Amino acid sequence: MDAVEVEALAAALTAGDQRVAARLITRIECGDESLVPLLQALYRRGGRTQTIGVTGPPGAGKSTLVSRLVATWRTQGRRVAVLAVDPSSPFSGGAVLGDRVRMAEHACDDGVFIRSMASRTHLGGLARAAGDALVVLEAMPWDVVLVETVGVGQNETDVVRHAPVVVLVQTPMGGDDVQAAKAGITEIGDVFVVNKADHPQADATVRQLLDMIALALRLHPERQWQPPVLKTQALLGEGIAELAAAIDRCFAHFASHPSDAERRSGARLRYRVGEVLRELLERRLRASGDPGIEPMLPALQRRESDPYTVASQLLERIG
Ligand SMILES: Nc1nc2c(ncn2[C@@H]2O[C@H](COP(=O)(O)OP(=O)(O)O)[C@@H](O)[C@H]2O)c(=O)[nH]1
Ligand SMILES: [Mg+2]
Repeated sequence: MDAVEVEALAAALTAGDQRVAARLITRIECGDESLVPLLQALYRRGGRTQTIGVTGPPGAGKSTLVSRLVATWRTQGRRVAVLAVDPSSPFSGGAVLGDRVRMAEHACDDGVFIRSMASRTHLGGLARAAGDALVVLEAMPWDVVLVETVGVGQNETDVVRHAPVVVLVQTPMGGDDVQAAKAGITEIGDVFVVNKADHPQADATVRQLLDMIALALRLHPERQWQPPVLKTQALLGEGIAELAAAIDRCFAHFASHPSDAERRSGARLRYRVGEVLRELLERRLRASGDPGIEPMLPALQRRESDPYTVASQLLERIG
């Protein structure tokens, strides 16, 4: 992509051209490497949107909640882009289709952009592709860019690592389930939501989450933001205004605590560069016709080789 084309596309995005954005995200999904000069330019121009990650187990009510949040922000005059990333569903699959239905009320609203991404590519690739799509959206005149993703395993939570503020959606559950879900959730959540709060175990789940957050704050005294735990009923629209306000408070906190914000953005960017670096190495290997890790797997499996040797050999062959 030459400089003239980069400039034309960047200008279209700056002006809010949604069709250009949609086409670029499709090219990102397809792994179009020629976009790199554009992404470079867009990253440098972006950063004025509030980017929010929403994650949690499948069926927790994330999409319903997101649709309600979008409606709330629209009444405040904010323009919103939503990227729904669901690694577990094929592109035409149920979850993504369901998201379309839930988001349908915003389909004719020019101030809302909704786009799904699913597993056309492997999981690590999807997290990186979502990061690229966010670079595109963040270069546009949106007030809020929201990325919804299923959060269960490590790779899925990678997607929300791109967002400065993360809403973690849970449903009421038994004590053992909260313990099981605990691993890592206090590391990524800034605002906790117990959705389907009409369930009798909702209050107990809120208390357990508050205990876990208190423990995490004792272990990490450098963290100055105290994550709130809110109850919602997304289907009825209950608790949504409070959730929107809590998200605003979180952004306000980081705006007024630059050292806290910098520590976090540093962690995000270290992760992001690592992600791009890995992709770059894999592309170089492919481009040079190198068969990559595959032929070395049997020796690794027999322990006649080791991951350290394999990695340094690959690096040497890239040159
Ligand atoms: N009872 C109840 N059901 C809800 C609530 N919010 C969402 N749901 C339902 O839960 C199901 C999953 O919702 P969805 O938004 O697709 O969840 P996601 O997979 O986390 O995006 C749908 O059938 C929703 O209608 C709620 O507050 N209470
Ligand atoms: Mg969903």
